[in-house]
Amino acid sequence: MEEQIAKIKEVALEEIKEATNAKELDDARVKYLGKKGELTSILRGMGSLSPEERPIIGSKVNEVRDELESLIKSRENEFSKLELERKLKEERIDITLPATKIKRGSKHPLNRIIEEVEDLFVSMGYDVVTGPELETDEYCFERLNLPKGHPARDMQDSFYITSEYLLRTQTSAVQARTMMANEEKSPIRVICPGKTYRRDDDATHSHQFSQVEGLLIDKNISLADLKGTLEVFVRKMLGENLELRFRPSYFPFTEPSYEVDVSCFKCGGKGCNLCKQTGWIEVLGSGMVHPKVLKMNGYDPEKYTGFAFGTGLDRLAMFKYGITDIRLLYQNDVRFLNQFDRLDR
Ligand code: 2NL
Repeated sequence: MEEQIAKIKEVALEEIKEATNAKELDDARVKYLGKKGELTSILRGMGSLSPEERPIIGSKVNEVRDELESLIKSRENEFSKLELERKLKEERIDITLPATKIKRGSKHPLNRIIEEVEDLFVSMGYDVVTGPELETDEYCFERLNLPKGHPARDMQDSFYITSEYLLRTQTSAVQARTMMANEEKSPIRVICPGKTYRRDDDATHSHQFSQVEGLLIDKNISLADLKGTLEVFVRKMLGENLELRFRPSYFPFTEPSYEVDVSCFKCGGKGCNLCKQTGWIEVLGSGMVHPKVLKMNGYDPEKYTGFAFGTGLDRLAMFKYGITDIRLLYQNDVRFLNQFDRLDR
C-alpha cells in the first residue's frame, strides 16, 4: 500500500510540474485529489485495513495530499501571474495618443453682461425678478402712467397681438407686477433684466433687444440715493474713473427724470467718433418714481418714495466688447460667438 502511495505521488508530482496551462493543472488536481481521484480512493478504501495500518497509511496519504496541494497552489499562482502579464500586454492603452477634441461653447456676450449686472445688484441687496414677455396693456402702460392716447403707446412702435396684449416694450411691467404683488406694501429693491420688443430694425436698433431696469422703494429715498447707486453701477460696468452727468429729461413714470451721460470711455472726454465729438455718451434713463405710479400700484406716496432706472444691455455689451452691429447679438453666428470663448480661459 505504501508503495502504491509513493508511486501515485511520484507520477502526480511529475504531471503537476509538467502542466503547461491552468486547464492541464486542474485536470491533474481532479485526477489525484478529486472526489474520484486516485489518492481519495485510497482514503476511501481504508476501512479494509487493519487497525495498526490505518493511522500509518492515513497520515501518509494526508502528507502526500498536502504536498500535492501546495505544489498545485504554487503552479496556479504562476499561471495567474502569466495570465495577468498577457492581459496587461495585450490590453495596453497608449495614453500618449491625442484625445478626441471636445468642442466647448462660450457664454453669449449678452449673458455675460446680464450676469455681471445681476452680481453687482445682488451684492447691494437687490432681488432679480423676471416676468412675461407677452404683456397686458394694463401692466405695460396703464400702471406706469401711460394712459390711453399717450404717444409712447403708438401702434407704429409696439407689437400689438390683440388690442389688450402686446410684446413688452420695456421691462417696467415686471416692476409694476412686483409692486402689485407685494401685499404688505413693504420696501422693494429689484432689478428686472429681460428681452423687450419694438418695431425697429437697423445697425443700432433691433426689433428684439435686452434691457435691465431697477426699482427701489423705501422711506426717505432721495435723488442722492439714485445718483450714488447709478454711479456705482456705471463705474463698475464701464470704468472706475468715469464721470457722470445727470441731464434733466422726461419719462412718464418718473418725476423728476434724468438721462445719465458718462464721460467717453474711449477718448476720455476729448471728443472722438464714438461720442460724436461731445465727450459724453448716454447710458441710462432714470428718475424718482412718479407719485401717480406709486399710488396706482398700491404704495402711499406720502409714506414712500423711490427711484427707478433703465438701460439697454445691448448697448452696454456693444460698448464693452467693441461690437458695432446690434444684430450680431441675435443672429447666433458661431464665427461671432466663438470670439468670446477666450474670456472663459
Ligand atoms: C431707458 C429708461 C427708465 C424706468 C425706466 C421705471 C419703472 C417703474 C417706475 C418708474 Cl415701475 N420707472 N422705470 C424709469 C426711468 C427710466 O428707462 O432709457 N430705458 C432703456
